Amino acid sequence: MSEAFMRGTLIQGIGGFYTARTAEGREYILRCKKKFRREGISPLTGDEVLFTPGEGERHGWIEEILPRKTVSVRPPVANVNLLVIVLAPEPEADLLLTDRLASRAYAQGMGVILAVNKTDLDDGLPERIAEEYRPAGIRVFPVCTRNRAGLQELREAMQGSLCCLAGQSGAGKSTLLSILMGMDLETGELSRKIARGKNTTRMSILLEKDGLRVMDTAGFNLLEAEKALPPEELRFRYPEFLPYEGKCRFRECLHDREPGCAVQEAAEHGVIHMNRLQRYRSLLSETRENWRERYD
Ligand SMILES: Nc1nc2c(ncn2[C@@H]2O[C@H](COP(=O)(O)OP(=O)(O)OP(=O)(O)O)[C@@H](O)[C@H]2O)c(=O)[nH]1
Ligand SMILES: [Mg+2]
Ligand SMILES: [Zn+2]
Repeated sequence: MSEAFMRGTLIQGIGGFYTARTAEGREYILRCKKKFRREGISPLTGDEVLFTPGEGERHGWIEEILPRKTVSVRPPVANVNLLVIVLAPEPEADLLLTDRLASRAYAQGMGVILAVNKTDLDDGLPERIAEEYRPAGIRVFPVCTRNRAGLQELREAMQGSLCCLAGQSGAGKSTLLSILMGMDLETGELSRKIARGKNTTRMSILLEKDGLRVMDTAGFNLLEAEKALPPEELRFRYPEFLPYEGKCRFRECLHDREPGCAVQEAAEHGVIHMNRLQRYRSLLSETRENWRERYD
């Protein structure tokens, strides 16, 4: 029967009604069949679905949710495969938050790039940040939404991925999003207010324009949702540490301050950036604490 189904991507959902967009750009309003609820599955923005369209004014039905490449619980989105972390000189760039976001993104199977905005205020910051992240293979894009600089390079890096912007409040995510997607920010804010006013559950919105696909969601900074992580797993979320795995004196080395640590040595030689390693150690002690308290 499945040949009769249509295929689309869920671009939003409000109050149990979902919008699917087909590859040709046509949109359909759908509801979710009860079988999904019985199975404990709810459709997420970004989901690839098979559906039967409704006739005339009637909504159609989601028949099948295709296997997800990535899933994020908070915000609840599917298939995001590139996290764009937005930083700026003002408010001061929080690299600990950046590492938190990046490590979680890796754990979820996403790629990571950094957009360092507001180069009109400090045009040296992108390179200083790039030095720290180059060993991890995390690319840094200097941008200035005020002067419209660097946007084309960032666009190209985002092409072909389902992206999500994250980062500190005030870094310029909304400004950047509205410029990249050529959309009216006011409209977005307005529809959000309406959705809230009606007391409906509104999912993230998947925006698409000129081959760019970006989730409009605020929630990506809410990291506390992640369940306690075993401390010995944190290190696998740092790509630049991986080549040294198994090369430390102790087999179970967490690259904390153990003697004979190959990662420490790499950092001393500047192959890994010492600041990244030091922030890793802060996150490690936090991870240990959360792990100890996981049953509280
Ligand atoms: N100087 C300068 N200011 C900018 C630039 N881009 C954005 N801003 C300003 O930075 C402030 C914050 O921008 P937003 O886009 O609202 O930041 P945000 O990341 O969406 O913040 P939250 O929604 O609170 O998370 C605004 O006052 C923007 O005008 C830039 O390139 N240069
Ligand atoms: Mg914003
Ligand atoms: Zn080590």
